[in-house]
Formats: sequence, structure tokens, C-alpha cells
Amino acid sequence: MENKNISIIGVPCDYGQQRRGVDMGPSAIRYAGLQERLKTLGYDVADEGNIQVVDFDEVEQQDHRLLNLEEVVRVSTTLAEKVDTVVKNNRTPLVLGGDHSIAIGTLAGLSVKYKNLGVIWFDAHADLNTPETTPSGNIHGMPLATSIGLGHERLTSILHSEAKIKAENIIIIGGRSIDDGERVLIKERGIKVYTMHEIDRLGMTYVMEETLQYFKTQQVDGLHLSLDLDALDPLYTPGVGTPVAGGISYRESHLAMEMIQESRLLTSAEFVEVNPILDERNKTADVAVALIGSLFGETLV
Ligand code: 4U7
Ligand code: MN
Ligand code: MN
Ligand code: MN
Repeated sequence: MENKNISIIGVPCDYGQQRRGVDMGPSAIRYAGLQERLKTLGYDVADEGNIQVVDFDEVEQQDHRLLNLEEVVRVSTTLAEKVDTVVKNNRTPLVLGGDHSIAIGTLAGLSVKYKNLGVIWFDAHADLNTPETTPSGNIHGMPLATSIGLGHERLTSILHSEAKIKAENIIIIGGRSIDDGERVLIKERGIKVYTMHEIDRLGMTYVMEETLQYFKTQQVDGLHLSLDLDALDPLYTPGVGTPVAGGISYRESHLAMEMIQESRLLTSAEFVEVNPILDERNKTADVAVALIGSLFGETLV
């Protein structure tokens, strides 16, 4: 990625899950010094502000398998159009969440230009649920399934009706809380997952070398990083809605970012699930900004 122009897009959305506060994620990440960090690295940084997320009155008729469906559709559509515009202006989209349902919009927007996009999904979860398999009804557990074309038509047809990414172009890293229905899908579609077990056994260096080599072999036309802060151990990122013990360490996650930078493959990124209400003194947003720094080229000397 030799594009030195970054456009920040905030998405203050909390409709993909049921805990309040994640809609303040973009503010917390900005407050942690995001712009300065990127400008110091020589980027032209444009902050596009936040996508408009309209507050709505509780609807009494909720589909318990797809909570806040219409709101998520609205946010995803607005975000997809914004991401597409940023890409058309030859700028790198850096999307700030917000809960992980926003990835539905990000990937829809990216799919207009990128027809063979690689996706690195840093997450404790697989986010491969459908309305049929979801244990919670929370759409933030469904963005990957949605993006390969599975699930409610309102979600899979955002911007256009085709699948936004290919199952074989997804690599999940950090998995340690995967539901039964997701396991079936992973096997059926051959989706690549490096669980914590593999990270422990192989080491993050090996995992990332293999991941980046795979995307080169696939000749992807772009690489998107979707980083859910719950991929890290809650020790480092306590301010997330669905923490899971036994996660990626501070240094392992930085190493991964540094290796993505070295590969020069990255064309977009998103950082999601930062919830300042659940956080300790903006610790999780600080980690997000530090990771973004490494992803975009900060070095240790
Ligand atoms: B996140 C869950 F059941 N799988 O679907 C679900 F464990 O974006 C959690 O990765 C989803 O934070 C977590 O509700 C979504 C649950
Ligand atoms: Mn809200
Ligand atoms: Mn997660
Ligand atoms: Mn997630």
C-alpha cells in the first residue's frame, strides 16, 4: 500500500448488539490521538466525521433472530456508500466502530472496486452466524456470514445482491469462542481460522507469514483488516462488549500489524467494538491507536 492518503470514517453504531456505549467508540479512538499519530507518519489525513446514525424509538415488533435489523440496514447502506466514495477518491478508508455489524457496510463499499479482496478478521469470535444459527439475535455476530451472501436478504443485498467477499479469501485470527453453527459453516466453506491454539503452537510470526503469503498466492486485488478489539486478551482491551479470556497479547498483536505493514498489501482497515463505558481510562482506545500506528508504519527505532 503506497497510498499516503487516509480517510477516517466514524460509525457510532450500537444496533448490532445490546450493550450501550459502543457508539462512543469513534470519539474515544479520536481522543486517544489518532490523527496526530498518522500525521507524524507522513500521511495526508482527512477526518470525514461520523456517519449519521439515527436514534430510534424501541419497536415493539422485534425479530428476535435479527435485532434492530432496519437500523443496521440503514447504517450499513450509508457506510457502504461512504467507503465506496473514499475508495473512488484514491484514499485508504480507516473505519472506526461502533459494533462489528458495521463491517457489513464496509465490505459492501469495498466490493465495488475490489473483486478479489483478502480479509484478515482479528477476533475472538468467527462472526459467521446467520438468523438460523444465532444464539443471541445480535447482528454483530453475523457480518462475515452476511458478506459471503448468507442471511437476511435485507443485509446481503446492500449496494448490490452479490456476495461481497469470497469465503476462501477470509482468514480469522484469534478465534476462541466459536458457536456450533459457525463451526459447521467453517467446515463447509473451508474458511481458514487460526485459533488461539494455533497461535500458541506456531507463534504469531508463522501465522502472519502464512496468512500474508496466502493472500499473495490468491493474487488478491486488495487487503482489508477488520480488527475487533476483543481479539486481544481482556487484560489489554477490557473495554469491549464480549470479552473472552485467553486472547492475543499486546506484543503479538503489534507484531501482526507490523508484518501487515511490511507486506504492503493493506488497502483498508476497521477497528471495532471499543466501548468506553466498559473501559478503564480509555485503555482500549489507546491500544487501538497504538495498533493503528504499527499498521501504518511506526517502527520501534
Ligand atoms: B463480535 C456470539 F453467541 N457468537 O453470535 C453471537 F457468542 O463482533 C458472539 O465478534 C458474537 O464481538 C460476538 O452473539 C460478535 C455469541
Ligand atoms: Mn445509542
Ligand atoms: Mn468479537
Ligand atoms: Mn467481531
